[in-house]
Amino acid sequence: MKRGRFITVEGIEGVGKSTNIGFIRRLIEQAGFDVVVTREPGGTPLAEQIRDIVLRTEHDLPSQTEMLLMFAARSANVCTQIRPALDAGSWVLCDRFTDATIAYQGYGRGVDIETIMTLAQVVHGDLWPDLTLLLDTPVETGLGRAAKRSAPDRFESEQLEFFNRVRAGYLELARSERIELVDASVSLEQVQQQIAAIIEPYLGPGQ
Ligand code: Z5A
Repeated sequence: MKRGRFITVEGIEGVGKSTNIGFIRRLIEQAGFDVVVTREPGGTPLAEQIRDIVLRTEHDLPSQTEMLLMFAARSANVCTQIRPALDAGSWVLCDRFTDATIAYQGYGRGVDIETIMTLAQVVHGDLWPDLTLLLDTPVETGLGRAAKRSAPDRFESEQLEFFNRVRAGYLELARSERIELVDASVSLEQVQQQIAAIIEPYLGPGQ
């Protein structure tokens, strides 16, 4: 059984990840592949409970504890959903993964990146995405889009400076060949044209 492909979508708040996950899913399915769609933190019942704590707790949450909770949720998702699906030949499309921990807890909160990479090794070893789509907009654009929604969670209540550090971290990560940068500041149609062009080579026969 050939292992499926692991695709992740990243970017700051409100950049259009959820909107485009459905589009990417359709592209993969139209090419004839099964795909499991998941998100982090979350994706399994246990990890969704951890998500609720991370996004909603009213208690003080030290940055290192926040980072450990992200990896606790990721461990549950990798063990019970992501690895089994990939091993069974399905593709996995995940809204955020360890790049988010590097960008948010590392660059945003100042947690040591080496510590994050050590935990990544413990939690998912050599399992990294085959392709990461990094949707990028100026922070003001993303926050403006997200502001039209419901009450803010712990992250959405952060200041502009925090999101600027997160975005800078993501752009630093985008130097890796695995990560493809998408200009998400343009119309949805133009964003999806870019995404389709990036993903097309992965969908051909023999992939
Ligand atoms: N987090 C972390 O700190 N560390 C980690 O390791 C992980 C996560 C895994 C929850 O993530 C939080 O967890 C997240 C980081 C942290 N917090 N923040 N910030 P999440 O992914 O669930 O939450 P999110 O980033 O807040 O997702 P979001 O706000 O739903 O954003 P989105 O999915 O990127 O955006 P969207 O909902 O698709 O679009 C927002 C609006 O813009 C919507 O009305 C769309 O119709 C509109 N839109 C989308 N594209 C366009 C274009 N091109 N033009 C105009 N309007 C558009």
